[in-house]
Amino acid sequence: MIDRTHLLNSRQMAQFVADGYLRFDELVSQDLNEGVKAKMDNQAIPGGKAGTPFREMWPDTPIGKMFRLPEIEGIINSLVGPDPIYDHHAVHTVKGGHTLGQHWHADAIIDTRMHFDIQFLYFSHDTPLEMGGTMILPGSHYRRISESDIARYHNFVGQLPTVCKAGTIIVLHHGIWHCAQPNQTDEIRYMFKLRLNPTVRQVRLWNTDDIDHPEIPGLLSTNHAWTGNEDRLEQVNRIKFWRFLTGDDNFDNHYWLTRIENEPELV
Ligand SMILES: O=C(O)CCC(=O)C(=O)O
Ligand SMILES: [Fe+2]
Repeated sequence: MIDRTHLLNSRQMAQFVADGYLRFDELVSQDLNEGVKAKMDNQAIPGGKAGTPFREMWPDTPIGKMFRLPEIEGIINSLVGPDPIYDHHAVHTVKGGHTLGQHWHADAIIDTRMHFDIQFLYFSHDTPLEMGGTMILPGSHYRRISESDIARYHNFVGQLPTVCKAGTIIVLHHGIWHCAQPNQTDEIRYMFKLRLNPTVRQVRLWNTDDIDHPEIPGLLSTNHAWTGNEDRLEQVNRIKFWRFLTGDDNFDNHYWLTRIENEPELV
């Protein structure tokens, strides 16, 4: 049974709904970071079969210990439930002196369901700007693109390079647009990515004690400048997603859905 103190709260969930990601700086101890990095250096983290219960993955290894930290289990439980499925993982590398950035893309979007997978990005070593942490576009997760549909774009207002200390974790909605960055150092850059699928209906899995917190409407309305006038589409997407996550089909924010659901039958 998960300790409730490690679950996400409703404000964090509202942030996830608006931004499509949550970031946890220096969450993992240096000991574990070094342990995982040594395994990555030796290409010694085995792959699993897609569809495996995640609890069976990597027992008694640094990467397994890392994903079993109570804080990480709290994040997993809050987003995809207590017993998710392992989809795949990848040790993403950018070699030192690799001056090309990756094209903007989203990973394996082949559907438009409301249910969602999560992707962990784990940075086991310090990742300064010149080392090329993963660039992400906050709020892009509702624009379900087909992999590299967006590859022609180079930069977006509000794009966020991951510049972080060792032990930083970012958890993404699977729809987020992202790309690797050039690495101008002499050292290889690692980013460990893990995708998990839910096994339970993703409703109120987090600590909902603050579900009526007054900051939630504001968090759900966060403005991402790159959306321009289409911002209102995103407001609607977020309200629908919040309804899905809370099970409250009457939830609205700033009258957006109330307006379009007004279909009077009285003449
Ligand atoms: O290495 C990175 O920072 C991102 C890699 C990535 O997104 C991918 O290959 O799908
Ligand atoms: Fe990717």
